[in-house]
Amino acid sequence: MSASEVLERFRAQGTETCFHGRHISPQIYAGLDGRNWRLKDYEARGGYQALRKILGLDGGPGLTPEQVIAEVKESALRGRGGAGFPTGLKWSFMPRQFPGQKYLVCNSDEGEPGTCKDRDILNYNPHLVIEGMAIAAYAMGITVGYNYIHGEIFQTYERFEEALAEAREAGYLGPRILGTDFSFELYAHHGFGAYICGEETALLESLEGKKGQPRFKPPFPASFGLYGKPTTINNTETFAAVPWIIRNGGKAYLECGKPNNGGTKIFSMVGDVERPGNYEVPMGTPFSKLLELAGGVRGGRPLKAVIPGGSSAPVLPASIMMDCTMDYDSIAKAGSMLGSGAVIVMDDTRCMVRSLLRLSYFYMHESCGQCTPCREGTGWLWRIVDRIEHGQGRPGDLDLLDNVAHNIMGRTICALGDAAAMPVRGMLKHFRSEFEHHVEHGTCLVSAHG
Ligand code: L3W
Ligand code: SF4
Repeated sequence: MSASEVLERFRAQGTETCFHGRHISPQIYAGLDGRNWRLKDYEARGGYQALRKILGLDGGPGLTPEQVIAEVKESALRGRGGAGFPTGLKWSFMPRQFPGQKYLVCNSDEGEPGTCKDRDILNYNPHLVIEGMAIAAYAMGITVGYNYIHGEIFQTYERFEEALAEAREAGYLGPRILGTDFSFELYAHHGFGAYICGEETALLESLEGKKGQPRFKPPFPASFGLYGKPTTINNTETFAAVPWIIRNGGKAYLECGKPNNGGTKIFSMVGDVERPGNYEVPMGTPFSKLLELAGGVRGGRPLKAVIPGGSSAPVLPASIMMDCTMDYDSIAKAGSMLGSGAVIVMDDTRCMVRSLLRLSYFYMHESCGQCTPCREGTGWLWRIVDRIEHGQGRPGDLDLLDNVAHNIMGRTICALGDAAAMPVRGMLKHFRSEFEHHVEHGTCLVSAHG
């Protein structure tokens, strides 16, 4: 079934909704209006039925942990935080017979520029994440979990605490859940707004009360995670997909998307669009369709470029982007990455030098400073782009930019170094003439910023 057919099916079922400027649809957002986030509302929408199903409390035989993991594997759900790692495979890494404590962690430290989906899930549907985590804990034999929530969305953290209290009170969390042998306790934790704490090992360090700096990998958290114990970390949106998969089956989820790219995905449409917001569409939806849902380019202006996966992803010119479908494989084939699903749309008034300057400043500011190529290199990138933007570019600056980016990539502890370098290389690859004009003439090719 093609993506547009699935979308049509969702429309026919009347499950697509539109509110608060967000034109959103089926699985995660269905029936939400911003006020019905409480437990009773969630239960009325079929909430916690998936948990009841695996525990055999719905009249059925229940699912073994292995069967739950098998469903998630079949769904082709891939990590929604940025890397797109297969979720079922990650869950299967968790050692079953480990004698000590194992942990489950939800990464809600959403800080990728352009990305604003996880906070919406937590605000509109916090019990969906709690249920998804409880199912994951059951599947991996884990009894303790944490949700690490970005520090700048404190009200979201407070709401999640309220939802946790409701779930505990109703017996969905805590010892002997719903009278079964399964126990799982879940805690919320808020960070302090550092971008780097969204990197999974920096998040674990921060959760342990230390400075949030990434660890070397391997070992991966699956073997050495929180407090050195086996830990599974997934993104908020990843956990939010799990109850639907269990209720409807992995195969049905897979069929919503396309092979190797199962289900739906929330895209944060930001930048120069008429209706910015979060849009949940089937994986494999044409980019042109997504742009149409967001009202098209603001003011009907020509589309110039798109950063398809949050600020860490290389920019793609309109001509390439309009041929892409929104899934991991199509965007990777086009030379970028789907990342966290923030789609930064740029119209023809956008100066690429200025855009890169903003991105470079961000990465320089957020570098944790542990490794030299990132700590020094991000500063070099920013300073070079800054002088180009301000009419003081030197001959050889573009080669120097490329050289510095090249020397950062693959030489750092975590992906932030690559994330700082990739946008530079993408901009130079597709929009070099704009940079050359700045260097040669000291002025901007794009009249709006002249
Ligand atoms: C066990 C192995 N586990 C991989 C696990 C690993 C992790 C996941 C993916 O970066 C990207 C980055 C940002 N045994 C394993 C294994 N794993 N091999 O699988 O790992 P990895 O290293 O591919 O990615 P990562 O380090 O998690 C994430 C990009 O996302 N990004 C960033 C978004 C930022 C946010 C935010 O602000 N919160 O989401 C956006 O595009 O550049 O490439 O769990 O442990 N052999
Ligand atoms: Fe820190 Fe940058 Fe090294 Fe990551 S790449 S550990 S952010 S210095």
